[in-house]
Amino acid sequence: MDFYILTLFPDMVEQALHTSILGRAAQNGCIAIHAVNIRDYTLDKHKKVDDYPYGGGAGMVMQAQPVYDAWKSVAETLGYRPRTVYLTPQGTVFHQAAAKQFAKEEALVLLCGHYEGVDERVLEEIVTDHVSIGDYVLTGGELPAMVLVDAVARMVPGVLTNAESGQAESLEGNLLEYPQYSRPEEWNGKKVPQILLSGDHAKVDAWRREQSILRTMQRRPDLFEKAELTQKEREQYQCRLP
Ligand code: 6GU
Repeated sequence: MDFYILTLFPDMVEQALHTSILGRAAQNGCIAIHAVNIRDYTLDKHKKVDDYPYGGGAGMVMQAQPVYDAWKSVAETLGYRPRTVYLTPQGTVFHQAAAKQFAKEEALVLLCGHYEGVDERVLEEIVTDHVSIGDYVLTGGELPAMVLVDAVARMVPGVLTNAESGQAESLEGNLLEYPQYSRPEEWNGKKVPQILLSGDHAKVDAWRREQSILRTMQRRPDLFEKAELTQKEREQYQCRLP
């Protein structure tokens, strides 16, 4: 899968997304990260990419021309109008379900805004999806773009090893992961739960399932309402909600 990130800070994105698991995936050819520097496409003789907002107000607005020409070069490379995500706090809040949908695309273009925003006319022309990563304010779209690429890329076949994909279903069924322990058996006076040392896989699985459920109830009551539980589990746990 090809990710094209339109940004004023290509180094930031390039560096981060060629690290760790995504770096390996790029080496393997499972994904390719293309950081496109919007500034390379400005026709302004001083390489300017922003200007004052019509109607006044604080800050600067990213101009339509360099953004459009950067996008157009990607569209021409691909030979079609790609799905194009604008990262903005005004977008739909990103979820695992959206990550799964995006992962079906052959290519994805991500537009990172800066300053006070991007000229609305170019957004109307190229953007297919407006996406936010949560209800808080960031200085630019680069971190959100990296969050989205990470979440989408790990759904692409071949990106995760078998061992890594165990964690993949963490939010599957709207339940949180159970707690994990490794050596030593005792640390700081705290022992690993005895059942995990028992070698009884059925008991371990049952304990982990219970921990997932209890943890989701305590930490994410909003998720727990949507959790996929068996009828028996419903009867057992529903009444324990605060
Ligand atoms: Cl996608 N962009 C910016 N600038 N701030 C955000 C965001 C996006 N999502 C949450 N806050």
